[in-house]
Amino acid sequence: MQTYLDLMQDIYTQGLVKSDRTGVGTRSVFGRQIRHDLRTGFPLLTTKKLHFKSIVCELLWFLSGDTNVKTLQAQGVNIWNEWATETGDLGPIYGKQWTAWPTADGEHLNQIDAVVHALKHNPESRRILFHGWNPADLPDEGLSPQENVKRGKMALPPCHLLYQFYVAEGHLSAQLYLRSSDTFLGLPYNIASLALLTHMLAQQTDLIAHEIILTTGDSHLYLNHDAQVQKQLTRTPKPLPELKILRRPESLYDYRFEDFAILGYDPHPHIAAPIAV
Ligand code: THF
Repeated sequence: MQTYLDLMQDIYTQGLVKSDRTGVGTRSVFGRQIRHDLRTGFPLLTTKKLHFKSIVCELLWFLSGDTNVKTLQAQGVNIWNEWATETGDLGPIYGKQWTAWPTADGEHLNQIDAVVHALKHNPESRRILFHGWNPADLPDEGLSPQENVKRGKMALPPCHLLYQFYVAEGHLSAQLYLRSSDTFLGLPYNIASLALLTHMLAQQTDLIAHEIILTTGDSHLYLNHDAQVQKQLTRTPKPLPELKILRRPESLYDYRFEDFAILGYDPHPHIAAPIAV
């Protein structure tokens, strides 16, 4: 994806150096957008190899409402380990807010069910969205992720917050707002994950997956990713792979990792980088 490399180049050359919560330091710009037409291929980065299984399993874990990292670890997915307690708990993060947002009277709202229902019955609506930013459950910035979880709060506030869906002429598009975008490590996951979710929703609602748009707030490159960024910027994107969904599950909650095949993925080698905690 040339647009991803262009964004990386933009931040690397134009970004202002900014300190951040993790103490690592970043180069940062504010307010950028990546658009991709899913009909031209599945947006799995080709300028470094990505672990597709981590992306799929993380999304299915969100949709299942699970917020315990042990489920991911059992599948060989280790991207959430750093923030969990000894028991694997991450507090009321994504999965909880998406599928069981708590209401004042002790009920729970499944925002994902509402999105599927609207796509099927009211597709021209301008309100087809779900939100992860629940102020009541946000962590206290002065405490560690684990201390927050023990107090019933999120380990981390959500980075990808607001997912909105749009239907026109039988085509489904999705736009995601990220308040904070770790452009080297996190953003490639967010792009592929949004694409996957859009394909799954399109399959479940008999629509054609069209465009994804990611709008990023604080769009940064960590200073300890410099060597990796320079290496990636020398690489030329290759043709995108294709996603095949091998069966049509009963509902959005019934997909398994084995239902997805990525065809023709021939990326440049993986580039390892440390995650800022
Ligand atoms: N914190 C930071 N600093 N960046 C993020 O992108 C981020 N996330 C989630 C929560 N906190 C974050 C976690 N998402 C990797 C990728 C995504 C993550 C966490 C870690 C990562 O290290 N990826 C490696 C490979 C790891 C593997 O496959 O096991 C890579 O090279 O891509 C943004 O939501």
